[in-house]
Amino acid sequence: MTELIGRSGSQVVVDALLGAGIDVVFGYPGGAIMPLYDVLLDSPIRHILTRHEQGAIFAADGYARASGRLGVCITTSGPGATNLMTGICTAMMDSVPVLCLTGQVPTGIIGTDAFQEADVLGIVSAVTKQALLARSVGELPETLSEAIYIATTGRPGPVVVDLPKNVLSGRTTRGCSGIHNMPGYEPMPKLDVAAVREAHALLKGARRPVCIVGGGCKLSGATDAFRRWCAATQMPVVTTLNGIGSPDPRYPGLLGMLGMHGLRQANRAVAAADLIIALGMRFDDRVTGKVDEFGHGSQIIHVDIDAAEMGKIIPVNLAVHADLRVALEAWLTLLEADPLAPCTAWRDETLAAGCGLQSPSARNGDGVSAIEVLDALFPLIGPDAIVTTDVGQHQMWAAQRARPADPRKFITSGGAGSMGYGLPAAVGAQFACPDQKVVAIVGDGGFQMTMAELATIRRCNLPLKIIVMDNKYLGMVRQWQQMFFEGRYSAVDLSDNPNFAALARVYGLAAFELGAADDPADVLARWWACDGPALLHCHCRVEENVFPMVPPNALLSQMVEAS
Ligand SMILES: Cc1ncc(C[n+]2csc(CCOP(=O)(O)OP(=O)(O)O)c2C)c(N)n1
Repeated sequence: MTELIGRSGSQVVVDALLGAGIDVVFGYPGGAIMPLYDVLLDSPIRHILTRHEQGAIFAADGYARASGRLGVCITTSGPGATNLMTGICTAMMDSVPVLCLTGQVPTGIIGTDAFQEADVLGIVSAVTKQALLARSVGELPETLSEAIYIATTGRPGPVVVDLPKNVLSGRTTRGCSGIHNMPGYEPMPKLDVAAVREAHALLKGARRPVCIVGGGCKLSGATDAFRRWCAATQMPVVTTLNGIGSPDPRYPGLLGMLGMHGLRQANRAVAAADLIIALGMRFDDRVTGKVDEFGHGSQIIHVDIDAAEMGKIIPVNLAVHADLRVALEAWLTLLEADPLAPCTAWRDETLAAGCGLQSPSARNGDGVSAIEVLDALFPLIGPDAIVTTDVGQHQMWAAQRARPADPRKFITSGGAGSMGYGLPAAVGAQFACPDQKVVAIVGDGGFQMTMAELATIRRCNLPLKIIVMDNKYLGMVRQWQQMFFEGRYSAVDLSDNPNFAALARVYGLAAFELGAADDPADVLARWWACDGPALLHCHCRVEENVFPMVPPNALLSQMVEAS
């Protein structure tokens, strides 16, 4: 018998994952990736079998967002890989470090329309930070080191490594060197201290400054520096959807989320500001309202790690191309040496507008108000629970109310707005933080896109708490049809939804129902007290709308409030 020399490609993959500190991966096997699954069996890495590849990547994404570490998912070639598309796009839009390992047909038959062949690199390259094909087992160690480095540094993002079957089963004596020779990739820009000084000078001259903080704050590990900066300036602070949790929830200047479904005081403050300080955010159209007129009458400072974001949507007066934590630390030094007169009078003026949170619509017997349920939910779960959401009305109501202790405790698909995200993301978050409470808030539409993951939750006995806000409609689309399409409801009816509590019981979860006749506080308390996984099916009012709302292409100051 000849002795096998070196390590197999599959072993090299496992070595690279272990070297990166990965102890759990999410995936779904198939033909081309079988050599890797064979080696995984003997490795210390825990593999979680989801029930769909989209569940695997959303779980990897939720894991990454909750922990700040790299999330990993594995699929086979062809349909296994293409099922990742929405998840890759979701991670790209919100800058989430996810490594996707996709099986590929052997190198010798690539391009022949072989069984389960798909041009994965061609398909994903527009929505990944990087997509790589390992062409030989010899180059695999370097390819994997590069992939992990790119996914996790600078502005993070998803990286795909396509792994032909013969590369996985071939052998090499080369190990993972961890050496990166990537001229042109400069993940950490050098701080321009003069630019920070200029920012400080602009701030000193401002009378109505407002800060908008985005997802970049948590991504750069700047939460602590940002909170000290808030304390030093006392300025009004608004957040984007992904910026929720970056300000200390007890910070007196916190005005909440801005934008299309932002709070009254947040939108009004930004509309009235004479200086907008945009930190780690990218002026998404859901944030700016009418782009052409955003920030008119104010100066804008933009701090971001990605040079491509500077001036991309909004012309700014001062661009500080920097890692946000580094920039804020430098700014704090300036603030210490040259303190501001804290702008508390202006801050209190912004707060006086009131947050504009909606009250539940009048009880009309057709269900419980989603607003009432969420108003009761957040005080019950407190600031330390991790909340994931799906996409739609429930997401916006949750975003308006959530005041998490930390930005990694509010997890939602922001830029992509991908339905089906909430439940599998909660699975990943629970693996990332096994000792923390995790709550998935989902709509009846989005839940039905990935509800097969109830099986994963049961098998792993994850103590997740799931709340399905069932308004028997694709609620957010119905709201738009009501407001902007003359009430012509097209393809939004879900009135024949199954009983989700019964469904959850079939999967082996504890389940509860909440309807118009029930006391939300009582049912929520019983659901929350369960030790294991538990689902709450809320039969919600069918036509509740989310307010405030800035109509599409309107100014933030033109937001519509509940009538
Ligand atoms: C994958 C995907 N398909 C379609 C949409 C468009 N969309 C946005 S919100 C929404 C309705 C969501 O309905 P539901 O899950 O019931 O939540 P609700 O709005 O009622 O809270 C739809 C269809 C989307 N965001 N994602």
